[in-house]
This record gives sequence, structure tokens and C-alpha cells, in this order.
Amino acid sequence: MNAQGLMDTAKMLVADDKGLLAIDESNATCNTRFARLGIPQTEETRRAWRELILTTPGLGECVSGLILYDETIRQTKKDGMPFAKIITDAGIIPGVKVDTGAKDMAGHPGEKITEGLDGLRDRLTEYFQMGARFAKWRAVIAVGDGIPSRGCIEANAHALARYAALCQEAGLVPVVEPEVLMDGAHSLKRCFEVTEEVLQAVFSQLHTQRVSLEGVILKPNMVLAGLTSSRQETVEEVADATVTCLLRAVPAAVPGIAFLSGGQSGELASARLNAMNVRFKARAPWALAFSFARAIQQPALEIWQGEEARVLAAQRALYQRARCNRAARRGEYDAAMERI
Ligand code: 5MM
Repeated sequence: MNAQGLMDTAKMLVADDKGLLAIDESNATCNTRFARLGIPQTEETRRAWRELILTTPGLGECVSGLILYDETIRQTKKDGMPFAKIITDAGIIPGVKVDTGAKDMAGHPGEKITEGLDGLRDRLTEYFQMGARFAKWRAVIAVGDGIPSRGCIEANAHALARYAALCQEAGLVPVVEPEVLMDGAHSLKRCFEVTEEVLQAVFSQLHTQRVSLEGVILKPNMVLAGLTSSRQETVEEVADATVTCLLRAVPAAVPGIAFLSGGQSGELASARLNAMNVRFKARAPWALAFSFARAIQQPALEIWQGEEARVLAAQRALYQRARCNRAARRGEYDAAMERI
């Protein structure tokens, strides 16, 4: 492991007020999103959608890293140019999702454990050879009556740390994603408690597994009330709760925190990230960045609808959402930007 190289890559991923764009939906998730819009669910439409994204003019002004799916990192542009080369040529760092999905956890009804450690060392070597310089693994923590259990939190934290150690051995920066889900009617206070417990377990395991924190990016949820809770806090209250929670659980050695959007609207995700940077950028020990999928892709996907004639309009919408999130990192986002 080259510790300096990992540290440099991790810093680059959160430098210049840029952030990550996740286009790592598994085929099942990608197909579900296509189906809702009547887009054919084929390998070719998934390839065309990803080509549209990674050839968006100016994307590298706002996006430092692109997270690909296994199928995507093996794909090429129509002219045969590998996606990983196009991304690198655009000044963006290619990354790849390496977990194989969250599965029902034995003995833990309603909870999931993320799989993918078997054979991971060899897969990481292959991804590095294909040009990837970082990787991502997502653990899913549901909130509900009696959950999350300690067993679920510890098993997922352990898997995240084993994955992170293997990534660093292979020269890839691990993006560690423990997602406390927004589904449910729980309060912001409950999300805070669960997120703090999960993050403490994750960092304890990262330490035990000898992961170098300087070469890690954390991809957490924001601290929010559940989607169906009748009380939804203000943008400022969410920003304060999120950063307070992170300050309690995330060591200062971590260079960057890149939030997932988790089903928030693009506008809300940007507004909340913006408020965090307005209120905490000057004193937070880590960069407060983004690693959004839906909050950047959704408007563009709705415009595209699988039609070649709509590619340019969709790329403009994608660029616009990426630009809004770069502004949010600077504390300069305004909802009026969405209409420009
Ligand atoms: C939480 O999902 C991640 C961030 O996306 P959002 O900003 O839309 O919440 C995302 O990277 C996710 O991990 C991938 O889309 C993978 O999804 P699946 O469930 O298909 O593995």
C-alpha cells in the first residue's frame, strides 16, 4: 500500500469544491428507474445513458470522481473508447462500486447485510488495472421498531472495514458508505442517535482493521426525519444536526465527507449541503462534499427518456445539477440557480 498515493487521491476527490457523481446503480436498480419512464431495460440503453452522463460537456468542472458499476466500467463509447479513459481524459477520477448488494440478514428480520468480500482482492486488482482509483461499498441500516440491532450494525461495520483494508492494499481509496435509510416515520432525533451509533461502530472497526483514515472518504446519510414523519426540520436544523453528529463520530484525520442524497429531492439535497457549508465550512475538520446519484441524475433522466434527440438537453440538465452542488460546497447555492 502506498499511503501517500491514497492520501493524494482522497484529497483530490474532495478538492476544488467538487464532489462525486454516483452512476453505480446495479442493473436491477437502473432498470427500475428506466421502467418508470418507459425506457427499454437493456444493456445498450444502460450503456447509452452512462455515455450521455460521462460525455456531458463541462462535467469535470464540478465532479471530481465518477462511481461506476461493474458492467459500466467494462463498457465503451459507441466509437470503442473505454469509459474509464474518457473519464480520465475529462479530468475526472474513475471509481467503482464493489459490493455485491445488501441481502436479508439471517436471524435479523427487516435488516440487511452487504455482501461482496469473497474474491474481492482479485476484483480490486482487476479494477485498478482498468483505471479505477477508488471504490465504494454501501451498507444499509433500516430504522424501525427494535431496529437497527447491534448485530446488524456490527456485522455491516466489520464488512465495511474489511473492504476498506483490501481497497487500500490494492491502491484504491475506499469510499465507506453506511447509509441510515430515510424510509419510515422516525424523528430527526432518532436518525441522529442511529447515525452516531453506526458511525462510531464503523470507525472502531476501521481502526481495528488498520485502515489509514487519511486515505478514506466517508459517504454518510444526512441526519433527517424519516420520509413519512409529519415533522420535517428546516434546512438549517438539518445542517446543524448532521454536522454535530459527524463531529461526535468522525475523526479529523478523514479528509472528506461526501453525502449520499438517499431519495431527497435534488433541490433539498443541495440546500442542506449549502447550509452545512455556510455554517461549518470554516471550522469543520473535513471537507463537506457530495456523492449524489438521484440528486444529480434524475432531471436529466426524465428529459432523456431514451431518445437520441434529447441527449443535449439532458446533458444540460445534468451539468446544471452538478453545478448547483458545486455552488453548495461553496455556500453559494440559491434555489434560483435551478431555473438558469
Ligand atoms: C444510496 O445510494 C447511493 C447514492 O445515491 P443517492 O444519492 O441517489 O442516494 C448510490 O451510490 C447507490 O449505492 C447505488 O446507486 C447502488 O444502488 P444499488 O442498490 O443498485 O446497489
